[in-house]
Amino acid sequence: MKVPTAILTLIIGILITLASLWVSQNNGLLPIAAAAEATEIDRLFTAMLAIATGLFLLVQGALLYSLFAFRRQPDDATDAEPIHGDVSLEIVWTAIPAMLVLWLGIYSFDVYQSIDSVGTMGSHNMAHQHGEMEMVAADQGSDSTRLVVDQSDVSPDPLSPAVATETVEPLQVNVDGLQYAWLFTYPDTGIISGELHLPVNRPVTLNITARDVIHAFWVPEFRLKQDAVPGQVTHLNFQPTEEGVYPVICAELCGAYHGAMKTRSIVHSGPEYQAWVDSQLVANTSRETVAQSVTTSPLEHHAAAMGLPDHLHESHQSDLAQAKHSPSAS
Ligand SMILES: [Cu+2]
Repeated sequence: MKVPTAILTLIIGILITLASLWVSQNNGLLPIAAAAEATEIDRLFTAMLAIATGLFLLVQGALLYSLFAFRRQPDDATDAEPIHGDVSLEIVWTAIPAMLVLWLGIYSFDVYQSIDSVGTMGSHNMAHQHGEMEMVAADQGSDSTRLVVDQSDVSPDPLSPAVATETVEPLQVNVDGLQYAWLFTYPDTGIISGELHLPVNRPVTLNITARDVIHAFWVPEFRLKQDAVPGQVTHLNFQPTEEGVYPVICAELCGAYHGAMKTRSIVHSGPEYQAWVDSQLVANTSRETVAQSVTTSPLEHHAAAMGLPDHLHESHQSDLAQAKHSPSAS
């Protein structure tokens, strides 16, 4: 029985399409999506993977088919037919990829823009950032670039107070990259931490910079990556949506121990986050008052000095112990 070519082509096309869609949905390549922005990124990634799988199957399939269908017969010693190309075929296989690339470019830019705007709700936030950046700039005295960059970020908006009242103020965290660690400073409370603690479902603005060379702040579960550049402040606006512990990775080769420049991002429930903030604040004050006492180990000393209720005390200790002993997730 001979199947007509048109029908055969149609069937192959449908099969390739189904296979591509299946691969794009069931690839298991991405870790869990822990931020609101991740869904947009994942949609883009899924589309790209579907297209890539389809093209791969088409090209490799045609190659494999040709290997067998046009194989030299054992008794055939003649030359192949002289073929000088096919103009319409070349137009088709140039136009289709060109349109795909153009569409992907526009789609990517669209996703990029929507992500950049999520979390930066209202200009009150920007004014807030502005104040903070000035503080940072003042801190670093000689660093005039920082101030210049900062001002270009801020557009004065007379309507800002009205906008601000309707939105949740994003949590501000200043992120410092240095060889080979991350430092997180919470300007509202003065907390400094080696790990990024965040409350779930609250917008966050990270103000990122570096002290020595260029680094890049990356949390795969948030699907977000941003350069950390000395003398300049870059931002990431996002909203964590899943509680959990996620790796923070430096994604810019920054020196001999670049591979070890890792820490954790911990997304807490609201009360848990507040407990962490409180424990840090208590730890800060007690560190000043009992700094001279050296009879206990730093860890016991630290926990005892906090004088927290038992359950908090325990959870804090286990948190510390975990941070100490568990190999960092990667
Ligand atoms: Cu680095």
